[in-house]
Amino acid sequence: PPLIRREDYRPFPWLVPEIALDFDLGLEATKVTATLTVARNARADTSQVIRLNGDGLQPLSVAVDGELVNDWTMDGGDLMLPLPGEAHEVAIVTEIDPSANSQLMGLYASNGMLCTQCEAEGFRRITFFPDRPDVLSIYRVRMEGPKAQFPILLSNGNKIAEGEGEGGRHWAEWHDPWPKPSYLFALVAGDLVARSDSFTTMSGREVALNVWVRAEDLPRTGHAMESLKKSMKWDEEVFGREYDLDLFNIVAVGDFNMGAMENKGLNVFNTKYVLADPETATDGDFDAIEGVIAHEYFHNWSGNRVTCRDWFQLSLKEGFTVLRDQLFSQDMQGEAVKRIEDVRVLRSVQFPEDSGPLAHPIRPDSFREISNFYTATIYNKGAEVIRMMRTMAGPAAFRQGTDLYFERHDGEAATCEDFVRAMEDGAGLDLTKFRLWYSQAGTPKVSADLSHEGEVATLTLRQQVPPTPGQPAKHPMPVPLKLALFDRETGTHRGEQLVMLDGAEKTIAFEGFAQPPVLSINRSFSAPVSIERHVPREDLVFLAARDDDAFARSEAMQELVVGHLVAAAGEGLDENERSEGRAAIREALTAILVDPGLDDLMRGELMVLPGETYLAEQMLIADPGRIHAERESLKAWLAGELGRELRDIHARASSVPYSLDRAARGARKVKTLALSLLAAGDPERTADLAAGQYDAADNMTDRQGALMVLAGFPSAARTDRLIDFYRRYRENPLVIDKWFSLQAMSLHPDAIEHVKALRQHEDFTLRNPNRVRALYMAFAGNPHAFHAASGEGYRMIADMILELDPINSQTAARFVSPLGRWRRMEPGRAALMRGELERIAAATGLSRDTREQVTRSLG
Ligand code: HT7
Ligand code: ZN
Repeated sequence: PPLIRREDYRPFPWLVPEIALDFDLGLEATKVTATLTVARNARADTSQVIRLNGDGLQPLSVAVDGELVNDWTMDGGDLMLPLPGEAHEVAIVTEIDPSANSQLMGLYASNGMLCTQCEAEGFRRITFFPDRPDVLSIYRVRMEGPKAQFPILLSNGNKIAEGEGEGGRHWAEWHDPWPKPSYLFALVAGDLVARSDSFTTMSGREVALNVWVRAEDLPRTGHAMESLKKSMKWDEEVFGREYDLDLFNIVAVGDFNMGAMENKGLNVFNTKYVLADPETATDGDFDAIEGVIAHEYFHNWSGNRVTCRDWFQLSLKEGFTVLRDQLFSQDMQGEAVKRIEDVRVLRSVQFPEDSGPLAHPIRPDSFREISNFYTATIYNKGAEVIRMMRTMAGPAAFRQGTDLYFERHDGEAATCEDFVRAMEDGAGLDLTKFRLWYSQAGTPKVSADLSHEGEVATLTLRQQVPPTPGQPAKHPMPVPLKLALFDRETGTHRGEQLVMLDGAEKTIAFEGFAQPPVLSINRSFSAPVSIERHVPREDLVFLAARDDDAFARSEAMQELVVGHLVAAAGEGLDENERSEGRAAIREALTAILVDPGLDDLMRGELMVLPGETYLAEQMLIADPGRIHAERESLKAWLAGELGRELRDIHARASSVPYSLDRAARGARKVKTLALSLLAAGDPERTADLAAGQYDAADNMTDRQGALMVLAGFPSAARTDRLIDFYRRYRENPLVIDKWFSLQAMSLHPDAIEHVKALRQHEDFTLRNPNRVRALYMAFAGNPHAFHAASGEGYRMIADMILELDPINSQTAARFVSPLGRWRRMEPGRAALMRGELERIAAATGLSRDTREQVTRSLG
């Protein structure tokens, strides 16, 4: 497949101001008539031919200005149509089979309904069209089909007409007044019911809201609707953005490649991010739903009203929208805990991506398959880059920048450069050097050395941006670092300051410190960098117990544990070093467990130990077996030392009745965290405690937490509760996904065998991405099983990729990256991982998606 380069962008030679789509709906055969009004684009090179993208389509007929023509040709999947004049009407008829569409891109069947997914290049699987984000059109959609099978007919915008046809058929016509690119088109037809509500916008317009689901799911739509209303209000208050149609529809679909899709006025969601009640959804599920509903809603401005010129600009909408959803969730759920969680995700997913073979800048220079670039770098690092602009400008000036961006580019297909310029002009920033964050990949390493002499503390900061594929040498980038210097006697500091590290090195002197202060740096994670510093252990214990920045406090705790475990799993520790390291961790953790000033949600964050992937990331060459053993052994030791405190927490938290308020959610969080630490120290006694938690549970958070712990060790209690869980929830696919995941990510020594057996389970299917991810993403994220020294875990993932690739190549390609970490593994595992990548590469007929990821991972 050809390499597509950002620098090759050219405007499309034709404008398509209007399109009328006519669908004759059927699960096995849907006929599509597309009528395009086209006119020459005065701002582009002229062409006598129009290229209409297609993927797997054959035209049944092509007409120009009402006359059938046959002078068209095919170029790959695209239709090349000669057009001699300045403006024409082009009408094309195609027929597609939604039931055969297992890729879930374009128009496909899910559970008896029809739905679409067009981003990034799915529209070309429905009809021939210039399927690129800079061609904006007004859509008019008519659809007709059997009423009994498809009682509900939805598309973008407003319904303008409907009626009954012959023989039990009916039809509806929709019109979207806002010009949009084809990737935002959507159609849904099926047997659905809605939870309906309304929202009055800041200018007093009434918007009808619907969440469409299958009838049995209706009771679990309340949280989604509340989340939608909160998002609409928040976007008005914080970003000044008002909704712009009279109707907003959300539809939940069981088969979906990603989380959700922001189609104009008709968001399509994975059921996972809509359906929730306390019995079937965890607190984490509730939060994720609120966040994803907000994310898709916010795209109405950051994505739809202002869209992307080309797919290299993807972070323009995704990075900005992730930042907006993160700020929203911070306001809804509490700033500190949300920030810690977001940084945890960034470090465990994006940092490894940025240091591996798939590293790319947030605005890539080239790709072969765009769906491979929906990455943590584009989304999460993209959000961090815009967050840094906000930190440098301050919230009020940042808002002026975003206002200017929306004002300047409303109705346009814009670029990342347009965003940066609006920020410079609106927020008053000079971002000349800051632009490097858009073009350079790799996580900067910042070293911080604090020295002290007389009354002066001197901080020396140095940065280095590591080489990444295609970018061997890097320039230093502006890094905004929030910091504070603590007086170790009083435990206070003189105020937080923002220091800009804008070159390779910077030295700053702080006067008036009779004693060496304690440095708290990168507070609230003001820059997405990795800080390298040598700090005395007692300073970390001090910060873990006393830092007034909650993020920095959790950071100190993490640093303490990371430092200890990386040394233990790396060069090794002698007995003295081990016991000193452990004692410091115990001291810090004890302070956290008993601190009455902490609420439990925050206490829970501080109790989470760094994950094994992140630990591996801190080592030049990692041995996952040793990392796992050291981490488990630390957990067991802590459980032995702090057993009484942990059991007290479990007992206290167990007496808090279920509710969705902060205190009750915090209680549930620390309850299961205490249980999983205790399990490492005393499996037998903890199995009873976990079984008790399972049996007493009146909500999914407690039940899943208990089962997660039980799933880790062989016992009758484990088998009984797994059977019980399956029987209780066998009719609910989202909960059965949890059942698959719990076993695939368990600490059980036979986890590999369990996954093999689950692959054969009657409820397993490769056709449903949620089920595939539930089993295999959970497995690939379970280090002790995936990295089994025999290589069996790698083989299982490779086998699955090969089997899934012809069915759903986008989903298959997403499993390549866990194997791509081979260069950073010890030699035995590295060879096994590479061998599996080579086996995949040697397969014939591999999809473009998987081929690109495997080639980059081997390269
Ligand atoms: N903008 C949406 C991206 C998306 C997608 C991309 C490729 C294949 C399937 C997809 N489904 C949704 C989601 C979002 O970021 O809001
Ligand atoms: Zn998005």
